Amino acid sequence: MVQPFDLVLRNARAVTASDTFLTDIAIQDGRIVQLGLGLGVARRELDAAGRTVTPGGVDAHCHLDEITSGPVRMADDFDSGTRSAACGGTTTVIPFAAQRRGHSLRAAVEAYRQRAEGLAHVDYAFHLIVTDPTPAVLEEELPALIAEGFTSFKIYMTYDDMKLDDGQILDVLAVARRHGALAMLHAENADCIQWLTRRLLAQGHSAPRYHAQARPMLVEREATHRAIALAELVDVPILIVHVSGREAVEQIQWARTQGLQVFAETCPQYLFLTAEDLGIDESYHGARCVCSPPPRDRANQDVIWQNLRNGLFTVFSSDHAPFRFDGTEGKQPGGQQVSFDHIPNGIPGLETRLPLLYSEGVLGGRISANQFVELTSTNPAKAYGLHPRKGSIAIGSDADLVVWQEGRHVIRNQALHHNVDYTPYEGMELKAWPALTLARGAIVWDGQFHPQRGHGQLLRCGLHSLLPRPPVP
Ligand code: DUC
Ligand code: ZN
Ligand code: ZN
Repeated sequence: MVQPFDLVLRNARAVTASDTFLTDIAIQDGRIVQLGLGLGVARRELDAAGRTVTPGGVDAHCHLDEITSGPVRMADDFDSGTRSAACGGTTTVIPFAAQRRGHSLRAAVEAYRQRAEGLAHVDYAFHLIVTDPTPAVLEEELPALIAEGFTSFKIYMTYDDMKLDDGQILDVLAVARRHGALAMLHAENADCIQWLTRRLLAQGHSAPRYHAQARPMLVEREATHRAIALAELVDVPILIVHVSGREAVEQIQWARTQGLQVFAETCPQYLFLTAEDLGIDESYHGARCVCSPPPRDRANQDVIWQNLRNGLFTVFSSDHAPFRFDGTEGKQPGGQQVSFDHIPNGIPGLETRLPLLYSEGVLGGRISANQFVELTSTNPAKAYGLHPRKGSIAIGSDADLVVWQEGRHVIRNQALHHNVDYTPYEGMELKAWPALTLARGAIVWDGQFHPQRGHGQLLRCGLHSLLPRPPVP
């Protein structure tokens, strides 16, 4: 007798990065096992007729339960963060295991592994953050960790406790080259920011809105160019994260015309927020939208849209960095309204990333549904060595799927599932929201959240597959 499948989604309009096709999707043991119309019976059947179905989102840049200093704490751990991800259609998250100066990278991985253990509702992997590239880190720890599936690392060019100087960056890039890992660069010029910050504060300008003035496009443009030059010197691909506007985009375009392998990521805040969201007066309200690089203006938003459409950007991530506005642990550390340079950097966005881009990008006629899938799922999976297990609707891939419901949906923080007390997008009217999310075949969202704590597995990443590899001789 033929065994029924665990689950079949019937008559889906499946969208991948390359194709759109009508199909049933049969799922067994958390994987897609058959595609085609008229598939056999299942223990559970769901009708997706008339609905678009995309691969679950891969959010390749988010911060969960990162260790912070002083009274400040991230609002989301691996439980609430992955809950929020699932309810917004994201089925894989890649947060960071951040090295602390004076400590080993291995210790960071172990600490974050423990922080995530048994909590996640969807699958997760880790990028490393290298803050102290000692000989032991460069020669022993990084190579060993890459071999164990931690194949990407972030390098900060700003923040006193994180930044590397150019020589250190070259050292880390050389390791990436040798082992095929992917380096992600946070490109802002630290000295310029510090100089501008001192001047602004000396003039009594301490409100949140001055955050944007302390980090103008110039500081991002310069660091983007420098990152590209350093990567050129080492001859290694890099990915520039959270690109905010025209001047940084131009540097990346230039690099591409030189034949350099420079990839780029952008985020919802550079499409939907502007510097005005940090405030137009001295009020503290705008601390909610303080993130780095800061949101720019409408003209820069247009540039980001154009370059999502024309393929300059490879990845669209949330850069979810969750801090509560009220209380003592978030945007008001110790309950104080602090000067802009002491406001914790980051905004929430795990749950809203996909709906924002699907609604305003796909249904708004700016990008195709295939491009949406490529940017939010397939390319991040390829960039971080998770493809084809993640990022596609294909036989053998994990059954990570989103069924879309088109129709008016107003974003309300009270309906979101993160642990942050606001969303920057409160009241925004969207044209769609996920009706259903499957994470390795488990229903985690169908208008209600269905907890699967511990279902999420730690993924070991392979090497990125964004570029063709030379044939094996
Ligand atoms: N950079 C990030 O990538 N995330 C949050 C804050 C920051 O500066
Ligand atoms: Zn960053
Ligand atoms: Zn980030």
